[in-house]
Amino acid sequence: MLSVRNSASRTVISLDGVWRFQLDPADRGLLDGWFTGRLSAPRPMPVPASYNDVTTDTEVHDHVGPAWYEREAVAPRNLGGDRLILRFGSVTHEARVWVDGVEVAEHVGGYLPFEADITEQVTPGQAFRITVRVDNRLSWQSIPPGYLTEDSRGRPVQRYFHDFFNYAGIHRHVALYTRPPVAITDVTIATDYTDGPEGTTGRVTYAVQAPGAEHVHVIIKDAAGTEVARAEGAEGEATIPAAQLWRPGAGYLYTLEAHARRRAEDAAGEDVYPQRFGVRTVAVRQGQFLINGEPFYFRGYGRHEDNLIRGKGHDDALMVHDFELMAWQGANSFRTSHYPYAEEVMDYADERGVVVIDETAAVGLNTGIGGGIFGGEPMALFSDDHVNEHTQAVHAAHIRELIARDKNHPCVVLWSLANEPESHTEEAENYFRPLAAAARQADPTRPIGYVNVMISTPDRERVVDLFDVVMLNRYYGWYVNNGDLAGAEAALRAEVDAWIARAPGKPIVFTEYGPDTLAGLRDVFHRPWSEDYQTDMLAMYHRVFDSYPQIVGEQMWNFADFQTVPGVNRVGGNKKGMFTRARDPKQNAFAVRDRWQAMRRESGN
Ligand code: GCB
Repeated sequence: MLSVRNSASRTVISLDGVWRFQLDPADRGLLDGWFTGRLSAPRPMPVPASYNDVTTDTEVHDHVGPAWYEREAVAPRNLGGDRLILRFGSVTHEARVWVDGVEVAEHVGGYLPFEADITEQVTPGQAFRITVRVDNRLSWQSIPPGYLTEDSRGRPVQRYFHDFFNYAGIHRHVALYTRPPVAITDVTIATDYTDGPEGTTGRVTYAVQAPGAEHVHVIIKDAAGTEVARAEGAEGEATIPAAQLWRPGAGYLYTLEAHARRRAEDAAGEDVYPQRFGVRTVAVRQGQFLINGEPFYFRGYGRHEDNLIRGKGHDDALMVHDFELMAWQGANSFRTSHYPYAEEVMDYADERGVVVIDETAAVGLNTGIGGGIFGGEPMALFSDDHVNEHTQAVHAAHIRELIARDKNHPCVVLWSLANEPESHTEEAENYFRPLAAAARQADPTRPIGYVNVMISTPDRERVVDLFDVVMLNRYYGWYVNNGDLAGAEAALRAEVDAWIARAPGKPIVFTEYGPDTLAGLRDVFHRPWSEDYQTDMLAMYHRVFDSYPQIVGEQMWNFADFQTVPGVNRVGGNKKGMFTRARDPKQNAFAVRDRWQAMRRESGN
């Protein structure tokens, strides 16, 4: 799906702000027609934001089930023949939308955008009411999965297998935008280049979808807005002379301006859509991860969209600050653990030349983590009642939706199809084979991977052959060998050796490692939970990484502390951050900064 952009033919009206909000604990809203008039007892709620932490009301914080949002908007007076589209960046996890009581959209999946053409529901120049029903419930057929139980008072409790709080609400921007009746609905760009005596020549292959358009042409502009190429037709190729590559650390961007007209002479009614892109290549070859043909080493973190008060609500100030901290530290990459991030984040990563591993929301497809007294009765993951064919179809659709949204981002170099799923059984193999094929079909230009969990050791693991890269989350020194870094190092080295033997030729990226660390806890004995232990443990991992050329990346867990459900292992959330939740550096941040800045000086990125 295309992002919302202003252009000569498109006007964007923001609907962010304070909406009206009401919980629906008894799930009466649909039956009682809450969409037919104004909500009966609303309270204010900012958009975008998670609703959970905004009020002081436990009912809101712990709510499980539907909740309703509502506001008025005004249709532009001078709409002419244009269409009016209502668009949501994301609503977590399920949304239904009405305009003046008429249902206009339904969307499943909490981390991707959706939109509806509401032209027929509005009158130009007149106000109208938008009602949104948001449902935060997860099931065995949702991505991510979850299931419902009750507490001792009979209230619903949402259980899930992932380690971050189930924040919900309207998490990203809401907008109205106009576009001509014959409009561009999709743009796909792939790039390549050749180096010759006269410099680099960029090759751009493009496809524009504009149903009903007889005439399409594209104009390619450089970062200064100067035309560098043009081409006729809905599909084709263009070359950029003296092209500047998009590189890690130097995110040079071009814009392909797509023009679509119902008829060639209909210049006044044409739709114009500016699609940014970068000229760069990615490939996995001989155990290396190549960007523009050069070996790339990932330095960075798994992150979360998470912060005080706003939860998972997108916030530009927070986004820019986080990128500043990443640059300060010398990081060159991150993983969108464990779901697609806001489109604004992907745009910004493009601009700053930050490399992204783009992950689906398929986290917690694993009932085997945290067994023993914590896990209760063992539960089968793949079964008719749990993760089944329907879940797999939802997962496949989600992969396609993510790729459709993010395919033109040069920052995205690798798709991560799942985090720590069950991957050592025949059922897992059957589950992932078609998903890997679906991803490759949707995007033949990028490598794919999945993130492997510690209990799925190389001797048992069964799906890695479907993928291009080995991505490992490892907690030697924390969940095992806690406090024993010598034992942890030996175990880590033994496992790396085993992976090299198991998946020869596949580059290995460490996508998680690190201990929980309580900011301010200093310890002359360097024991677990102290800042000193975090520094020691990361230094040990880095020593190991430096001794294996097969390891092509280190993304520690986590960029910052983040909220989870409370539990015996979680005190006010997960504390594995390099930074606190308020973004103050822990001691380790300075040590890693020295390392990563030195690596940046050496690699140039
Ligand atoms: C993991 C998960 C991540 C958790 C982390 C932890 O392996 O991928 O979501 O937060 O471990 O801290 O336990």
